[in-house]
Amino acid sequence: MSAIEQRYREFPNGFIWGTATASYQIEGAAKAEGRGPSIWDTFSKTPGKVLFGHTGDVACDHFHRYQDDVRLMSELGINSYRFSLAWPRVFPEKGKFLEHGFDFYKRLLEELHKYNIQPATTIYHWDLPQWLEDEGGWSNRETVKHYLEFAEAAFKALGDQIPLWITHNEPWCASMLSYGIGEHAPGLKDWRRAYRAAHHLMLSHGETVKLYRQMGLTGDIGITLNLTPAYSATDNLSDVEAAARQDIFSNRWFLDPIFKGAYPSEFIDRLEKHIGPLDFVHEGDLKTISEPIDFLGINFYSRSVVKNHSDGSLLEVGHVKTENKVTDMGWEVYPPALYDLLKRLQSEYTSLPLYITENGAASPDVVREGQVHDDDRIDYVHAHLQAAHQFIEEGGNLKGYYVWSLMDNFEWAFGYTKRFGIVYVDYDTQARIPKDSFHWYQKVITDNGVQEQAQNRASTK
Ligand code: GBH
Repeated sequence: MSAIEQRYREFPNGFIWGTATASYQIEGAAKAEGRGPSIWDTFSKTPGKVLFGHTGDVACDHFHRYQDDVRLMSELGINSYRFSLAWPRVFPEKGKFLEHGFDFYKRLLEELHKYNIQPATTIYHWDLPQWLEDEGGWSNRETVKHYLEFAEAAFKALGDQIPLWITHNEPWCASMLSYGIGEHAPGLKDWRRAYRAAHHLMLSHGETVKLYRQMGLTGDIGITLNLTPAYSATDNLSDVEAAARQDIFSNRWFLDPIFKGAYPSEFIDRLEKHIGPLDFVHEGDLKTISEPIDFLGINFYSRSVVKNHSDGSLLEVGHVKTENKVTDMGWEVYPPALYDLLKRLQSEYTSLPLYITENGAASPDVVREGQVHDDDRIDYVHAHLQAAHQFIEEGGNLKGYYVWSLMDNFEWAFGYTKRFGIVYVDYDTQARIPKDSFHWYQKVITDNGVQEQAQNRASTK
């Protein structure tokens, strides 16, 4: 490798360094204090849905070990911690409200406060109460009302202590992956229900932003989208068009209504041919969905590379594998896509503050002599921080970065077989072992920056 200029990439003063988690993935305590079942309890207990039949019953037992976990966070030096609220702790069954369902979060907030770690709270990270799924889940418009009740209860109980609220985590996953592809709970393969679910998730987002303002709360509220830039495998027009369709499916179906108040019009005919009329979109809905927010959260993992594939399906795209390295999830490592994405958001959608609310990598970590050497994860985070920094340096409004994840946890359909943590969790003993990446990130935070590294160390093999 020829000489690459070594330089230091320093982040702006006040840049937010954080880590992220989600309730069902770490809390465990599935029956504690009257919690009811969520769709993930049901799904994980349905044979064949989650690898090895793993469930979130115990997970990382964070519900009982949160004090130790917050101590680790403070050792790490983060200034913000992103976590989500478990709806079934508060509304465990139809018609039942448990005010004490927020007590765990009050204890957690108190602990975070001790160490001066700012909470960033996701209202919904996929653990829908099962009783709501029994009534149609997100494909039923009534769920919007119930979500609002939950959000209102959360704002009342915790609102003044939380400066940053995220209405939804990745509505694409909560709709398309859950009701269309069927890989996530409730595991349905019905595209009409998937698009209905997407619409209702977005509607509940907009309604919640309005509610937050009406209640006079003064923090920031926004939404987190998982954005997966779509690249065309070739310059052929049909492939370029396929990439545009993939982009609508993964990204624009959520970005456009929020920032432009409309679904991508060029996709509507095709969609209606497949799923029937979009009569679930009522007058005024798009105005609600586009209710102004304070920031956009971005979860970034990878991109897709596609070509045209005429098979009569809704999207008619085929996915192409590149030569680049992949993580333990099989997702391509391609940091330039993060830079491209941030630039595009800024030029086509918004000048609002952006946060990377998740970014990270799975690797098959093992403990050797009490240590976990996870260089691949370090390389991954390092390369993505460089891409993020490049954006900031060019004037981009990126305010913070949260590593997914603080610790290994229940990786949805993969159970405990995939490890995303910068802290290793021994699921037999619940011991926590900070990985090399933990110590590396600790230094990034103290230095408020990273040393420039050759891009291709992380992005190619
Ligand atoms: C997030 O979702 C979740 O918020 C979090 O709970 C989860 O544990 C974490 O990521 C890790 O999975 O086309 O190569 O990008 C991840 C959303 C959507 C990211 C689908 C990967 C497809 C692979 N994922 N996407 S790729």
